[in-house]
Amino acid sequence: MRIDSIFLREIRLPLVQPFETSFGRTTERRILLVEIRAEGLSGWGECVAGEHPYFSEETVDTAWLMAQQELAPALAAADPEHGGKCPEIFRPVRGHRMAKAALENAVWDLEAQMKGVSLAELLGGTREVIDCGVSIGIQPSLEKQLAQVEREIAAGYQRIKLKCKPGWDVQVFEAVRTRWPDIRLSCDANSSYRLKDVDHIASFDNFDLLMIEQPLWADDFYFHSMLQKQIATAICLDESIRNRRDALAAIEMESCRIINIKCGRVGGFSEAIAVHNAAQERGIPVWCGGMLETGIGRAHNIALSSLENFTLPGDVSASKRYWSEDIIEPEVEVSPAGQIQVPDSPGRGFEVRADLVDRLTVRREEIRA
Ligand code: OSB
Ligand code: MG
Repeated sequence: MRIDSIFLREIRLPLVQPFETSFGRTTERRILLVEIRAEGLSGWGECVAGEHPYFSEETVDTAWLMAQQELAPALAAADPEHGGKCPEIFRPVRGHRMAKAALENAVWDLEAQMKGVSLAELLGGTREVIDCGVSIGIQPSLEKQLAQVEREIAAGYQRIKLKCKPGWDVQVFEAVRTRWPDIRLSCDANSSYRLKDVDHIASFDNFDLLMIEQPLWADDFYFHSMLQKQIATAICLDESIRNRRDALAAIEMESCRIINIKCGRVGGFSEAIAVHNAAQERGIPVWCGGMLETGIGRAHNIALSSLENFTLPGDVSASKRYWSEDIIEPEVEVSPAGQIQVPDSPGRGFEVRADLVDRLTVRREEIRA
C-alpha cells in the first residue's frame, strides 16, 4: 500500500462513570488515535496506553513519542502490503507494544478495506456473534457494587468480572454469590496480591469463580505456577503475557489455565493471533480483554474475538457503558442475550465520526511518507 500520511491525534473523553481498579481510578481518558491514509482510504488504530504507567510501563505520552519519532516514520517508509509485516518493521524498537499495536492495527484495518473483506475475516475469524461479559470496577460501597452487578445481569451480559484487591474481595464475592448463585463470575486483582496471601486467595475457591485474573506480579510466571498448585480456581494471566513465548512459558509452567488476550498488551493483531494459536494448540481457552477503549479499539476487539479459540465471554461490551457519545457509528450494541454481532462489511465495520474526533482533539501531528 502506498501510504500518504499517518495522523496522530490525542483526544480526551470523559467516562460516563469512574472506573476503579487496584491501581487507581480513571474518570477521563486521554487516548492516542492513529489514522493512516493510503490510496484514498483511511485505516484507524487506537492506543490503549493509559495516562499513568500503572497497568503497564507505557503511557499515552510515551506512546505518542515513540509513534511520532520511531514507529510512524518507519511504517510510512516501508509501505507494507500486509498488517502482518508490521512486527518486522517495528522490531528495532524494543518494547512499546501499545504504541506498535495502534499502528499495526490501523494497517490491518486499511488492508481489509482494500481487499473488500471484513477485518474479522482478514484476521481469520469464524464467529458471526461474540459472547460478552463485563468488568465492573471497585465501587465506593457494597450496596453500589450489587446495584452494578444487577444492572449488567439485566442487560444480558454472560459473565460478571469483579475488580478486587486486598480488603475488597471475599466479602464482595460472598454478597454477589449469595444473591446470584448461578451466574458466571470471575475476579481481576491486577497484581495486588503476594504469595504470602496464598491461604486468603485459596478461600476464593468457595465462590465458584470461573477464574482469578492476574493475582500476582505483572512480570511473573513462576510464583503464579506455585499459587496455581495450591488453589482450585483457574488462574487467568493478563499483564504477564506480552507475546507468544510468554504464553508458551506460562502454559508449560502451569502458571495459568486461561489467557486474556489484549492486542495492545502484545503489540498488535499479529502477536494476538500467535498467542491465540499457541493457546488453542495446547487446549487453553482465551478471551478478549478490554482497556476502556473507544469504538475504534472496541471494533478491533470484536473482530479479534471472532477467532475460534475465543471460547469464553470477553470484556468487550457496549459503547454506552463507557461513553455518552462514542466516536463510531453505529455504536457497539449488545443484544439481550449478551452478544455482539460481528460486522461483515469491509474493514472494521463501524464508521469513524471524523467531525466528533476533530472536536475532541487536543493535539495532532501528521507524519508524511
Ligand atoms: O485488567 O482487564 C484489566 C481496564 C483498564 C486496565 C486494565 C483492565 C481493565 C478492565 C476493563 O478490566 C475492561 C473494559 O471494560 O474495557
Ligand atoms: Mg485484567
